[in-house]
Amino acid sequence: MAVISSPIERLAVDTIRTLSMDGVQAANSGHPGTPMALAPVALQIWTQSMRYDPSAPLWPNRDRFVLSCGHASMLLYSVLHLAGIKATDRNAAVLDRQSLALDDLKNFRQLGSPCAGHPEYGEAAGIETTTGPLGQGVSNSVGMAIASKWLAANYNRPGFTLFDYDVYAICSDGDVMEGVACEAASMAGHLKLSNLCWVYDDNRITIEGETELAFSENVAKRFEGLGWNTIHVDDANDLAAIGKALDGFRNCSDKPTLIVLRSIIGYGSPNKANTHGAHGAPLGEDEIKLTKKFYGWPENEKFLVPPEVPQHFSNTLGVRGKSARSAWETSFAKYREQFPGEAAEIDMIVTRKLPTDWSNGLKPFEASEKGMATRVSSGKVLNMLAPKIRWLMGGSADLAPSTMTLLDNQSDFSHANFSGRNMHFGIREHGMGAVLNGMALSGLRPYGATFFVFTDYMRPAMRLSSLMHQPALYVLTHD
Ligand SMILES: Cc1ncc(C[n+]2csc(CCOP(=O)(O)OP(=O)(O)O)c2C)c(N)n1
Ligand SMILES: [Mg+2]
Repeated sequence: MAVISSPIERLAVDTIRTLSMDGVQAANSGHPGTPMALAPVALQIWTQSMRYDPSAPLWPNRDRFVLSCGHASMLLYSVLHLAGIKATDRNAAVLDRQSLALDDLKNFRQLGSPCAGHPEYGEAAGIETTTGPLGQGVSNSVGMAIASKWLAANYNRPGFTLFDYDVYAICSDGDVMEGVACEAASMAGHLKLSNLCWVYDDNRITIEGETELAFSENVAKRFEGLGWNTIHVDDANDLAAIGKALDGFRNCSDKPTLIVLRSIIGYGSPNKANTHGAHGAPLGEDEIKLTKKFYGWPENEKFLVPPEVPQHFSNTLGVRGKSARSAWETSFAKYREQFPGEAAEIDMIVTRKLPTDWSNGLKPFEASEKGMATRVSSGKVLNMLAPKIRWLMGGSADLAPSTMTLLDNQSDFSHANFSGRNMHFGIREHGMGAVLNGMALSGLRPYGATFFVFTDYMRPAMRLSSLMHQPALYVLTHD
């Protein structure tokens, strides 16, 4: 394993690792091994790549970060704490979001704690979506990347790049085994979403043991077939190689990127590293001491945060993010003078409001003996709303002629035309549901449709939608 040569980066990585170990140990439940292995890539993404202002976590053009393997949540909670992400008044007005304090990390997995055990949207500033069921988070990230492209195509103007954000997601073996992720990845490849980067934690371990028990495909080749740019990093501790891989993502302009990162679960634990024993149980007090010794960390300290580490986040992420956001605010103020109508729409998208006249013109349908088919009335309503709510968009899983979900006089959303509002999800109901959730979390008002009987294929995404208070609109019709 390559050594992390910069002392401050080493300190930051080990802080994330030890916070994660201590949090899981205090709760006597959770997953320490993956945060320990992935601390370097999380650090690299946050401190070197992300455009994100910790003092404004709802800044519309922030890069998004999704931890799809939600079981590794201590990784996210530790980073959000060290990055000093602050819930602003405006955030609080939208949702009851919190800034994560060290005490919250100490209360990992306790009743009422924002550090619930799997990231839950709305529980803490910086959590972009709820991740627990494997495969959903990465699929949400495709919807977020679609939203970025759509917002750019509709609202950017010459001299005003209001939207060009990237979406990063970290996923595990379970994420890439789940079918929903493959459906979403297939859409992302087809749409050439170059603003999307998944880091696949190729640790070859799942709960039951080594992945060879059940999984032998070549993941990178599969993704190449799906139209992705694939990059390999052979050592999860090699920050420079991770940095180069992230550069490879940013330099690729016509495909989404999959970084296949070879890691050792529970890295540093003398007796549990590289075993499924590091997956779902605390390391144990003795093993924690041995592991801290391996890291060169004070063995008896718990929840130790050297002040240099939050300072490092502030010097890197904070400085870069603040300057990007203030430049954006200045640009948006000028944009507002030149394009007041568009600026007002962006305001509504960001605050999830609707135009005051959104329901004007909606007419009740006359009662009749035979009655109008609900899919027909649904289609009429969508088309009555569409001119008022310009960010209402969606489509069907290849059933639009039957589900009546086409918007009149609107173009197709495609790689050649990211401004379109009629989407074609293909016959991928589950992927459609999860992608819609990602779009809804990005402020759009998306809808997706299929026959009622096929909604079973997308039910997990529908359940998560209601949990996140951001329901995407599902149009269901009878066969
Ligand atoms: C849809 C779904 N099924 C099952 C689980 C339970 N579960 C949590 S983690 C996990 C697999 C762990 O393996 P991997 O995804 O490789 O993560 P790692 O242990 O390597 O971090 C499973 C089956 C889940 N979270 N979601
Ligand atoms: Mg694994």
